Amino acid sequence: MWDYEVSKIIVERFFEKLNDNLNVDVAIVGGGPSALSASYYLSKKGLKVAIFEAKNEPGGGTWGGGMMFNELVVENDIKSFLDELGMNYLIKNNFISVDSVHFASSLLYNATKAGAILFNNVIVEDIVLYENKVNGIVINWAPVIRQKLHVDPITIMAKFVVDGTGHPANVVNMLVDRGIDIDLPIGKIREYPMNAKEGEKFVVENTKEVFPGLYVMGMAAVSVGGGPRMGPIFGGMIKSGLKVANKILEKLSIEVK
Ligand code: 48F
Repeated sequence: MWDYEVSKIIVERFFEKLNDNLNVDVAIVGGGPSALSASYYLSKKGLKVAIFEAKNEPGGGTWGGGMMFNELVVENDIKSFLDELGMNYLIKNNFISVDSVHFASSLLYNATKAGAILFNNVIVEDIVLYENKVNGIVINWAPVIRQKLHVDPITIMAKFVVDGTGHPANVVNMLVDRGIDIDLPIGKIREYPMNAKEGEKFVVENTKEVFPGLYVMGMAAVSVGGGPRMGPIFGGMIKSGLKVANKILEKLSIEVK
């Protein structure tokens, strides 16, 4: 009865994974490049990391390169990270050019190989808040949310929650929408027009804990900080992911490099 066995393996294994990830060290919202580099590093350091991605295909804005020309650019100071992940690339003066599909799949492979568990087709629809600290996230199947089905969610408890939802900073917005006091340098969530050089610096500088238990990284950090977008250059996303990982490791007094 192969058909029975195949289904049984999938159902049993999925629920083992879910059960094992109901209480994690780090819950990462969104599966873009900052999320994948943070997850890779945190998992390598032995933390239990779960990533929740709304789409079927994690990887966020990486796959299409610039304007669907499927090549992207990173600064050459992250060459050692690309080497660590075993990526192929071409050095072009101060930049490195990487096939965007190869980039996305390498990040995904390495994050999950290091132990991060990725739940795709899952939307984080809310946060768990106790005593003025974010203690977890509230999840539901993406089709439930998209079709507006009247189905209650479940929760994932986490020591740390990271908003890696990109431009809209969806998790931070869950606090802002409730009028909960949070430090927004320009008073609202908004990104500014393109300036790749400044944006690449800004994203790293603004990667931080914005509310007890809640961190921002990647484009979410840019929108929350009120900085410029940077288009198809991705070194800042990687550095932002690694910075958030280091900040969490520091909080746990785990040695960082
Ligand atoms: O936007 P995204 O790729 O995140 P990022 O790591 O990288 C930004 C760059 O791709 C690019 C850029 C670089 O210069 O400007 O935009 O900041 O990926 C964010 C992911 O989060 C998912 C969304 O589907 C995407 O894959 N996401 C957004 N909201 C939710 C979510 C949510 N509420 N629950 C689950 N996933």
